[in-house]
Amino acid sequence: MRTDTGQVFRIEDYRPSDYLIPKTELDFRLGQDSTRVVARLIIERRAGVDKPVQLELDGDGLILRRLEIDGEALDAAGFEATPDRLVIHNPPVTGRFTLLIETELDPSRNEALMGLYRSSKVYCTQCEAEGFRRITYFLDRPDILSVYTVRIEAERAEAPLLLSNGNPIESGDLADGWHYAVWHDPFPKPSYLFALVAGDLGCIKDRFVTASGKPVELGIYVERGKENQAGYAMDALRRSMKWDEEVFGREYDLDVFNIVAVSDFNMGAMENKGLNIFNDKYVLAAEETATDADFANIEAIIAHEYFHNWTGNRITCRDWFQLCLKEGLTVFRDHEFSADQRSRPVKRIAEVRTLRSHQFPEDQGPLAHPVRPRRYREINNFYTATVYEKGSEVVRMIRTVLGAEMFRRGMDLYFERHDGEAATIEDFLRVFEDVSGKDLSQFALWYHQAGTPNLSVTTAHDPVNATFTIEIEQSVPPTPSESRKRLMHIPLAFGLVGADGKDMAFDSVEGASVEDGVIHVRKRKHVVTFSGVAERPVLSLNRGFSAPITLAVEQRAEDQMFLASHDSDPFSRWQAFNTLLTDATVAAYRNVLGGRQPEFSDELAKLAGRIANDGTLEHAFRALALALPGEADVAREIGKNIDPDAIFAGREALARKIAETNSDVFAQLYEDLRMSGGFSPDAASAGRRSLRNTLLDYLAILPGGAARAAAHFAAATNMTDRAAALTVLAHRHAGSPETSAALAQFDSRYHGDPLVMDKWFTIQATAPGAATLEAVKALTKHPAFSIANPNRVRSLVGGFASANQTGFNRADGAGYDFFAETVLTVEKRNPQLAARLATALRSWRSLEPERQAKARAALLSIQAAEGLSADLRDIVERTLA
Ligand code: B3K
Ligand code: ZN
Repeated sequence: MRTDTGQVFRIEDYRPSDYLIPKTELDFRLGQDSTRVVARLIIERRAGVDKPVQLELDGDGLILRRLEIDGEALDAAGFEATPDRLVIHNPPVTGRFTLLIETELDPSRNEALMGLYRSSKVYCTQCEAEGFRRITYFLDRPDILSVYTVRIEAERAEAPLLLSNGNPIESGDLADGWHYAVWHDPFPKPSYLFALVAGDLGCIKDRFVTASGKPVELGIYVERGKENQAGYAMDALRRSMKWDEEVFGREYDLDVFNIVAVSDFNMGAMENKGLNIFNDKYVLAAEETATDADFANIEAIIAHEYFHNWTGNRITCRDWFQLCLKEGLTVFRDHEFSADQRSRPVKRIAEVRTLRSHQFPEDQGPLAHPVRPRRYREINNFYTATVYEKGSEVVRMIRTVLGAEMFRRGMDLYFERHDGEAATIEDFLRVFEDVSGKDLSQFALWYHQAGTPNLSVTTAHDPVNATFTIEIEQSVPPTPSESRKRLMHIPLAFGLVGADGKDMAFDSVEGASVEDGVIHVRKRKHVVTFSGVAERPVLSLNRGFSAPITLAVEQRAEDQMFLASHDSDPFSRWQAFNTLLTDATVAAYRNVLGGRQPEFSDELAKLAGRIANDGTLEHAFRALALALPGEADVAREIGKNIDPDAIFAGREALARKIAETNSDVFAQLYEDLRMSGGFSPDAASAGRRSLRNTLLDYLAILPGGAARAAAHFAAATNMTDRAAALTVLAHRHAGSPETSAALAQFDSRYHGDPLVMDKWFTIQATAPGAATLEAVKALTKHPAFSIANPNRVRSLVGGFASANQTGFNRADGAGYDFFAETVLTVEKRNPQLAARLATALRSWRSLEPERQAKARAALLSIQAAEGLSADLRDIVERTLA
């Protein structure tokens, strides 16, 4: 593990390298404890670098065994090698030369899961961001594009399968039961996209013919015996390939496309050229073991990694500050794909919920950073919701500002102009300026300025002059190291909703540019006046969540009720109801804190019943509408001095009110939604299950709730229903005989399937209340748990810390203490995973003072640990700053 060097990387320090590596040949001789890697690098000085200059290559924990230039060993005075760096003092001055580097690795002892490691007897690699330097010394930066040829040798019995990037060109037998394969990737690529997989895996194969008639062999490799769980991923891959041709005009370019599922992986998946490596959680799916959410995630992540082939691989990033260039854009593409495959409004609501629950706390807390950061200490800590999700929202806004057609023209120009290059955000914005003639300089602040802009809005209707006036004021709150903010360009989709629920027409508008139903806010204050508006409209603002902002509209509750029932924009309809629920929960919280009984309007509770029963709405939409805002969402709305127990109590009171008001309606609907026939993971069936399971959650509050949930559990024929029932039991009826029985039954049925046991861990870890901590501690001793496996750690410890407000934030601070200890244990093996976990404490300053002090003490105890990794120190120190 590398300890922190304290080095800060700054965007303004970027400069091109002095040397280039046009060709890279790698020979691997794979051994579990000793793997030899011979790298033959063709190196040349960059044109324009005219002075002799030393060659400095990156390494990380490497052992050098051999070093030659053009076939001659270097003498000791000619170079300096440490585990983390190789310097060649006087490289040849003219033309190209070949540098041969032999290193020795120990894949079995690589628990950081970066570089080359073994997972369940499979050799695999992870190189993004800086893992390639754990394999060989290299110019390990994304602007060094090289053509790779990779030869892999292994014992055939141990690793019959040998994969790398590109196309297979040769394979054969060697002496003593060994064999080899050679792969060549004709597309120059950065080192972070290098990949190798070797082992004994099962496989499903398929074939895709591209729009221009090129056949592509598709392979998905999984643990033997699990081949029958890979079909959905294959189907999603084929649909992704087709969609990218139809919607973005992008075809696949190699002869093969392979996906490998491994069980130890630091994140979701990795887009290595022609050889995507996946966390098996995002490949394996069957109705018996995967929920509808799992199916949807698999579809989205398969698409995401595939789409990277153009947005990330063919056009990559000049440096890591540009990470959003590939990630934000590719998330946007996968969102659009899922919207087209499923329900667009439902997908949009789900995206916004994720953005608010993951990105808003980041933007509003100590870890806030711009979509394109200007500095970092550890790049792995910048694979954030801001770079990914907000990055995607910024691309979506470009489309809103330009219109769909112009946006597509800009994308076409981007592919044409930058194919084969390592590009920047400036390059990306320029193509849209060039095709549209629009000036995007103010808009560019979305990339450069951190923080969630806020708009406060008031409205006035003048019936005499038939005008409707909207006053909009923008502000961007300060974020760490950016105290003064500039004004942003905020595209606000809107509608003036008339009494009949239809959008009203208006004659003219003054005060801001309004185009195609979008108000463009650019100044601090806009007074926008619509004329020709005789009746008072209800304002529907930020439709489709056209801008990632917070919005405070002075609006009467009856206007929100009206929008929740009549807005023609489904997102805004959902939003209006969600705002009502949030406001009601906040009011209940204040009552609980003041020692009063929470009170709710009957109207609101009845509206929940009407939405549940509204046959004109999709099932999935109704389920999303009925899902109460999460405790963390409510906490964000309140802002400071948070008492998580009081939020929980207020939220529970609202759930009870809705359940009691609608008990008959919900019970009837719950019966009506019962499904028969075979299972299908399609969006409509999933939506139906989702609504029924949401209703179960409400009904479980009422008398007989535990028995009903137990019956649901017993009758379940798929994992969605089974996991939903188990959640209701464990969260609403903890300690009941029904719950204990269901938990035990689930354990005995699935103890051999680690991915399913992850659900069992998370369900228990997220059960509200102070008692959960002891349960979590006990579960760390369960035979299915392993502190070395990222999925297990995230399910149990991550679930507890990031999704259990009352358990984690126990008033006595014991939740934080357990957490700090566990983070440090995880860090000894896997610093990246530990750093990611530690972000669960990022909102500690919004807590009430006593919890704040305890959370701070836990953070300080992590900070004080000896030999802290760069990854964890970076997160902890920024969180404390
Ligand atoms: N690009 C990878 C993420 C790599 C994370 C490195 N710490 C997966 C993705 O976004 O597609
Ligand atoms: Zn990505």
